[in-house]
Amino acid sequence: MAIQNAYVKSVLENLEKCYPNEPEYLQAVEEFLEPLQPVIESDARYEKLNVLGRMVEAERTVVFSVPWVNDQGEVVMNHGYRLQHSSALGPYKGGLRFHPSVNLSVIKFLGFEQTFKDCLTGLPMGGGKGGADFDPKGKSEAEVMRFCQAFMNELHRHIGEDTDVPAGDIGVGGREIGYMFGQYKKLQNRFTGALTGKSLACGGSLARTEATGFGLCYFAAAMMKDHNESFAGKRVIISGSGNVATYANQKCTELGGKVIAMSDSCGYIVDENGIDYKIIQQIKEVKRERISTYVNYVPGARYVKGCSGIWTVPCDIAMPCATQNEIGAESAKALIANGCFAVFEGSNMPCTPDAINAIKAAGLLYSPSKASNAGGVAVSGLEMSQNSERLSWSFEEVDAQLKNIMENIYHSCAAAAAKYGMSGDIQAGANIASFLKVADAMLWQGVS
Ligand code: NDP
Ligand code: 2IT
Repeated sequence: MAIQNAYVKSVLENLEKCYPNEPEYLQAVEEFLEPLQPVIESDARYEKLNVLGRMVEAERTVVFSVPWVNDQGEVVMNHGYRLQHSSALGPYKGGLRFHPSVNLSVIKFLGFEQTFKDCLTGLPMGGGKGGADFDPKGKSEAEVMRFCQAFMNELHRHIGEDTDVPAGDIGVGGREIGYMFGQYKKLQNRFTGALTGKSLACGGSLARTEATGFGLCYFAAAMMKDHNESFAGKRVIISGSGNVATYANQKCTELGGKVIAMSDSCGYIVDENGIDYKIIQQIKEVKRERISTYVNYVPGARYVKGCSGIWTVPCDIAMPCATQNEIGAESAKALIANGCFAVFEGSNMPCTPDAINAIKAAGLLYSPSKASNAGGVAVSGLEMSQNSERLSWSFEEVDAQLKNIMENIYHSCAAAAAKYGMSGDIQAGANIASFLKVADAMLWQGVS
């Protein structure tokens, strides 16, 4: 569907003119705007008060230098970012990514997506994102700690439990959150929930580690149920082998699926007997090794160099859980040709626009990341609630709330799509449902 509406078109063209070198950001905005056209036309206030023009830009962007000293005594300079996209529905909320590919465009696309994802959870959170072009791979424990502290030396001014609450993303897990939390506490002299994904002893929530992967599978199960399908007996590919991928494997396997392939940025493994998530956890979380070493644990498995080939392995269900634009048109074609019937997005914006078009045109079930990977931030929101009441809930209680939230997200996206004549299009439904809620809050709060 091309953008026809003159107002919607002008918002996108203006961004293209202002930010010609930010392809990921423009991609995310265009994908969001396309299905909104009938909604924009249904209420004149959206155009009159330029709601879209305001909504696509971040409220505040902080770009800062992060100088730190490596183990050789050299002074290294990295670039840090915190983008506070929208506070319409609550404090800015969203992860921090440490990866060499981080730049302003990547942070802007992630922050933009986060606002609408956080809205879909139904919890009172705005959207934000941050990170740095730091590569934790190959760094010593002491280097990672010094970098996290250097990063927090600036970030601490901009965050707080009622202002902006960062969490993890690629390259930022429990270890990094711990070092940043320690530095935040020291600089602010306050023990407070200004970060989520904390350790249990320091106000973290049970089930936060598992939340994104589990939530993805709860969402997928709800969507499949609506189409008389399930994970039972299905061959599943999960790309990546980090936080999201590992726990997506665990839940998918519990629900009867067989995860036959997983990857990292160097290559992929195939194990026809089903990949044991505990081995992945051991390799990636504990030993911080490459996924290629899986064949040392399971000699019957095979390793193939290069990560994009994973989508040529025949499967029923594909769950990309590594990074943006990891499924292009060619990979989508291979999935479709091999009989895959569903693509559920775990990573943020993993499918290119061409891939999405091909997947939808071929009639596969398709869920966009802002809906199906919202489980992580949902449990982050529950961690904030627990911190506010200074209590901790049981694993079972958090997990039950997560499942309920993911099922609600599916049903509200499906209902919004149906209301605007796009039944079954969960991508359109996710954009419409989240736009309406954020837009209503903006209208109610006035232009300020
Ligand atoms: P991790 O750092 O734990 O794992 C990332 C995984 O993806 C690793 O296996 C990594 O391989 C692989 N990967 C990273 N970059 C690339 C690349 N350019 N090409 C191929 N593979 C790559 O991150 P998460 O699991 O936390 O995040 C994965 C995705 O899920 C991201 O898109 C993130 O934004 C999204 N997400 C994360 C949430 C969370 O709670 N953590 C919540 C919602 C979404 P290698 O080890 O070789 O680098
Ligand atoms: O992309 C995401 O939703 C995350 N990285 C999790 C954000 C959070 O605040 O838990």
